[in-house]
Amino acid sequence: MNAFEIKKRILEVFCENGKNFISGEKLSRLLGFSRAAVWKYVREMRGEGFAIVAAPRRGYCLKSMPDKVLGYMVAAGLDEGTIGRGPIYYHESTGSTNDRAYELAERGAPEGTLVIAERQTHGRGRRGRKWISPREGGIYASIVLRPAMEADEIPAVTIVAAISVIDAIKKMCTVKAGLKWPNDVLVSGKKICGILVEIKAEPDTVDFLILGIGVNVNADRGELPAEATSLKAETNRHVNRAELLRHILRAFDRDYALFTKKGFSASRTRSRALSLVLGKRVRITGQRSPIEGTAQDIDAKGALVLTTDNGTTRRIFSGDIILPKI
Ligand code: BT5
Repeated sequence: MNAFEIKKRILEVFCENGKNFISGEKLSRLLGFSRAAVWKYVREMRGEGFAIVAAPRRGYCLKSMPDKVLGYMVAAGLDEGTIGRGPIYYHESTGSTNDRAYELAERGAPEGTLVIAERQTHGRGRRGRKWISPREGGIYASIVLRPAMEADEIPAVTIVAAISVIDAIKKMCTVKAGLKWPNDVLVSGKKICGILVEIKAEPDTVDFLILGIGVNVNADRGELPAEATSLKAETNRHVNRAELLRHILRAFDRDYALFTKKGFSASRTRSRALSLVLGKRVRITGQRSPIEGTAQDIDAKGALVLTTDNGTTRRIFSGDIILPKI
């Protein structure tokens, strides 16, 4: 077992044990290594911000966890699966987790490899735009995927991921999150999450795909763009980022497996129900020229079906929706 696995197991035992003390002897028996080794890793975890009390004769007790998204904090309690159960790379600060994941994928990182950062100095949106990533303010994570699929199925992956984020938010907060096609999650009409999918592809095969997820969790409104919000701003509550990421990974693991086996249909039904744009008049930019019309549907490939003002039906695969101000 490496240090990551050992600390993950120690954390799992502490969490199962609640606020009670657990003896060094019991801990070493449960984990299958010496009391000296337990002490060594407990000290390491203290250095990473865990408040672990060690008392003579009583043993250890976990009083509090750091406000961090350390890899083993995310992995602790995740069931066997693919996403988030492979290697996890953690950074206090990095340029962009998507760039880091791309480099790793080029060097052969397996499906499910996860890159996490507490902050990004060059967080990216689509088409060269920026993603503001304040320290400890959000989730900045990228996942390496190696799906056996055609390039025209890729846009749907963005939608599957956005739905996973909505499901995870629902598990932890009482806010109403909706999908703004293709890659935004909004709460109270403001952007709380953006998804960035980037691929490396040959003419007829997808080599790998990097799924980048940015969620505003505990950032203050003042740290974010005007059209953005965070879970803390909406709920007045500090939200545990490692737990939220764990919920996202669980949901995505389930929905992505379904998607790769059975296609987009299950997530398509959900995406229509969660959509904030269907039935509305929209203006779409990011094409050669802006298109206006009424959003009718999200089709089997994840494209937005639009009826334009002259009555023609268009399928749009990417772009930015501008909703009229109400
Ligand atoms: C996105 O692009 O929404 C994709 C964002 C993906 C971010 C993640 S974080 C982990 C991974 N690593 C990266 O480098 N990126 C991914 P787009 O639809 O192009 O939206 C970008 C626009 O959203 C910007 O031009 C701003 O208007 C706005 N924006 C920037 N930062 C924001 C934030 N923190 N919250 C809400 N909106 C933001």
